[in-house]
Amino acid sequence: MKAQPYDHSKIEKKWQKQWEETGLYTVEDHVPGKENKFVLVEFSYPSGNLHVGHWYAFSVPDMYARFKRMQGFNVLYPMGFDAFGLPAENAAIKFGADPKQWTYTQMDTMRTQLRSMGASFDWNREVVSCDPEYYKWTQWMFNQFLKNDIVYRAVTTVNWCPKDLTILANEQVTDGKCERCGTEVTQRSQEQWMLRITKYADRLIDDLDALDWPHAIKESQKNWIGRSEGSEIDFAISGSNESIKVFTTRADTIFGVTYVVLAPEHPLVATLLDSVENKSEVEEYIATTKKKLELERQQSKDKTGVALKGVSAINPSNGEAVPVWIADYVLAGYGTGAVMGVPQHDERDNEFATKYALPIIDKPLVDATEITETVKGKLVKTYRLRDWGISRQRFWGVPIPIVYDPEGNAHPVPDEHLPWLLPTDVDHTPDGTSPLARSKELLERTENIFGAGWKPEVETMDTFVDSSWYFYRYLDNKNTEVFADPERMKAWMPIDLYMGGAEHTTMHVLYSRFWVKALHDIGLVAEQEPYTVRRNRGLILGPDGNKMSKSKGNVIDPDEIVARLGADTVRMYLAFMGPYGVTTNYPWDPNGVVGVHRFLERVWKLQSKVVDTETPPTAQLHKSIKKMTADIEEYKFNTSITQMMILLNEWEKVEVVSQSEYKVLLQLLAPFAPHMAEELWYATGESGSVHAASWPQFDELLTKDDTVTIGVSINGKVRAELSVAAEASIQEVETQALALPRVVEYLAGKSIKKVIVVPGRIVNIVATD
Ligand code: ANZ
Repeated sequence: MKAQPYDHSKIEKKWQKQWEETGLYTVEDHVPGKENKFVLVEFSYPSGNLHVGHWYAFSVPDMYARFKRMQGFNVLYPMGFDAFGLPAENAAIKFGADPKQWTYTQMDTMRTQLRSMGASFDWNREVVSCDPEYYKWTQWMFNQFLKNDIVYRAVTTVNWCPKDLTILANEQVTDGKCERCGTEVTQRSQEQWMLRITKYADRLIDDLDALDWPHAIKESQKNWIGRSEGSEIDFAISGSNESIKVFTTRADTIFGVTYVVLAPEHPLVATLLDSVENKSEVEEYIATTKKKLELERQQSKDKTGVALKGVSAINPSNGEAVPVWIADYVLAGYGTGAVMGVPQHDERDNEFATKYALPIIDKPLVDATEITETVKGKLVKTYRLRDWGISRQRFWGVPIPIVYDPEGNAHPVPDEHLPWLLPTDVDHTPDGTSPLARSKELLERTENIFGAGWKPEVETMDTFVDSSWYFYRYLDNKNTEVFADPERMKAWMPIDLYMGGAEHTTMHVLYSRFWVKALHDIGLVAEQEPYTVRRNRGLILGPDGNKMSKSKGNVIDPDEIVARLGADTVRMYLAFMGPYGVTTNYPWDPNGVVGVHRFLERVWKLQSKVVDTETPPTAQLHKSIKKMTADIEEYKFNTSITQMMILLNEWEKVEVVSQSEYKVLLQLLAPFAPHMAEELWYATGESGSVHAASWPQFDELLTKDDTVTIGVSINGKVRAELSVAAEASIQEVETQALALPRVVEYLAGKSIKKVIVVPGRIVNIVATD
């Protein structure tokens, strides 16, 4: 075969077009004899350009999807856009654009870029969360949850981002800052729509046991939910009918209690205020607490507090009266918002007691269960997890499908009016109020349908709602009757593998697990868990080892590298950096990517050695198949590529490579460098795609380690060397030794008396002189 030089620019576009035109990656729900496999990656934000992180997130798992397809599975590997939300809205504001127009333009650009990856996405199944056909179902599910008491409205203390001018869920606040823009978050009281995720706290922890997830991801979720088992115990207030209910995980320390503390916001404080001797001091302290963030209160080493002078509480274990304080290290929203102070055993209490000269007493510990019973307490579980507030005062989101009657009662928008469209006549500039309140059309629509005096809800939903169920819509994205046909869900769910970013461990992955359980409980889906296997990947850092950022000037532009070296090179290089599905971060190495490109050029050149005759089997080829099959199964794409490199080195040393073995190499290469493999495959005269071929099988015998070299001595003198299979029998070794040309030569005219084979070491031949 005469080879043209490798020119990726010629072949990559050509095959992308052809695959699309022939519908090579179109997925049917049922293919006879094939088992379904649903491989999922997180759908993209249409934030603008595709960056290296997207390539890493999508093109490497594509190798796994392709590998499984070649192994005979019917694989679904879909893509879509998480298109509502703050990033898109903020970008639109920055560029003075309309969020919708901006988002749809970005998606077009990104689709072209995503296609340049050569991934095996089935674009027919694309979902776009800001399409009314999609959010109709988000709204429908909201209504179902409302009906089933999973959605409710309540006044809660919320995190408020003064820059983005919207509420944030706890999960969206990192170290007291807005995770989107880094601004210090403040707190305010606000009425909002809530989802009862706390009702699912136990199941969200307990069901983790059955999942094939890394321990670290499970632990993060458990810690986030923060289940704690303890006792609730009442401390009666002296001279009053009231009592203080404390939550403790250490009821065994109850004899060491020297004071009781209430959170400054605890409702009892207001009740007691008139009877305390230092009312103004207490009021002042409450006012200062209001300015502090929960995190600050938890972390501060300098504990502060004020005694409620004149108030004491009775320790129910021994009847002793102890002083009552308020202190901001006790949080209103955790446990009962009240704590029994045991400075001998608890570090925080110790700091507090030391500062305010409260007694620290050493008393024997008692049995926690028993004592809880004796003091008429109750064993309880408490959680750090809060219910999920989903109201957002922003424009670019799913309108909450609620209308209010003239009396102010909330009613769901009936199903026949879904999708309840996002109005378009809105100045979306954020000012802290909901932009939807400025829509004349929305108000008129509401009055026309429901009557005069009716008002629309003007809040939109947190984007994490949109992404909590998107995977179902891939299964049936054009269905107008139901969000997904139950038969189709049965065919594909639960998801076999979900590859994603570590940043989603406690937000998206927890929310969507809750969502699926809630759907399950109201009979809408069969499974209780969406993702059987979850793996998190790490980040691709800049060449300087830092996180890529424009300000550091270390951003790698994948488009530029694709243009210069090709998509196959970029994909393979990313896979080559290290094991996938672990949270290690790898720095981009400009030489490394060129090295991978050279390897592909060498594979290309191998064509010229290919002959149409059979040659003895290459053991290294069979070893490669075996190792690669095992490695890809464990997402070790890097060592799989190494294996191909070893094989290529060997083939570069020999004169010819048989066509049949060469084609096996192309099959092995196909998941990694799909364009090149396809081009070379067709060049061998094949008429169907390499991506529809099977994953190669290996011959176990040929993968064994292999030959040993031993000496052959004749009458005590080593005369020759024999290379023989390590597992050859004594008889085989003897036969092969006697057939060696040098041995035949020495033995000419002599007769053999005896042959002694010492396996793996030597063959001794005793012959007559
Ligand atoms: C007495 C005691 C003695 C406690 C001891 C601990 C150790 P986790 O495990 O995180 O659930 N606590 C209870 N409610 C609180 C609140 N609202 N704000 C701040 N602290 C609160 O912690 C439970 C322990 O944290 C509880 O058990 C209580 O202190 C405190 F040697 O009670 B303990």
